[in-house]
Amino acid sequence: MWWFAIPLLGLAGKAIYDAVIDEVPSPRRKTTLELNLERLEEQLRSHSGYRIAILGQPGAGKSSLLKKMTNGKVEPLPVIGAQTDATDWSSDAACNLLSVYERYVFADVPGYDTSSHPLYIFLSSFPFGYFDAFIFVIHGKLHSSDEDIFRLIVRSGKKISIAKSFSDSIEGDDIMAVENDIRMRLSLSDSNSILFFSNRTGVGIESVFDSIIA
Ligand SMILES: Nc1nc2c(ncn2[C@@H]2O[C@H](COP(=O)(O)OP(=O)(O)OP(=O)(O)O)[C@@H](O)[C@H]2O)c(=O)[nH]1
Ligand SMILES: [Mg+2]
Repeated sequence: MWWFAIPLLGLAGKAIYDAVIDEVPSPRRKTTLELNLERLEEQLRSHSGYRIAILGQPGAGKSSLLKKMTNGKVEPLPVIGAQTDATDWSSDAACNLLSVYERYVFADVPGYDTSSHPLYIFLSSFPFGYFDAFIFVIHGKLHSSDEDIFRLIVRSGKKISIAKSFSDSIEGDDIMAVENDIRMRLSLSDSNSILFFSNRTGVGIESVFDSIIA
């Protein structure tokens, strides 16, 4: 009769196994964005050019700025678009990460703090220390995410250009207010200049490029 107990023992064993397995935390699989940020670090290590990251809010005009600054000669050309995440490092683990123009190597970084490009991944995994310079592009109102990213850029100790895009849509009188707001939110000193530019009209583009390579 003892063999009647065998299936019961089997079930009890499985229940214990499942309970133990549930409690052992399995390592989280890295997202495509995290894998791409690791790949970015590797690629930067092996590049000898002057390495510039263009970082900023989603849709701020980062990719347009790169194309304009290089007169459309940077290779490969950046993806530009009005949709969210036009520059996308979150879905293809083999996507292009760096573009080259003359002796400059650019990372046209996707806008941070979107659902596909969460802020915490940039804060924990973006290889700030591997760049020689940063262009920090601002479009709309500054958020705490901008302050967080800017703090890490400053901490890297590298050259920074602060560039305010869409200047074509700012009225002359508003420029001072916009500038004061940026200065206050980013705790800038008077020696930090804010460069206003427009990808639509081309105004200020050359100054942004000159400021970063000077
Ligand atoms: N009027 C105006 N439109 C601009 C300016 N800069 C960019 N745009 C437009 O804004 C949209 C987004 O431009 P992108 O250059 O793709 O912006 P991005 O910062 O690279 O965007 P993400 O990669 O998604 O973060 C496009 O439709 C551009 O044509 C600007 O200075 N003025
Ligand atoms: Mg872009």
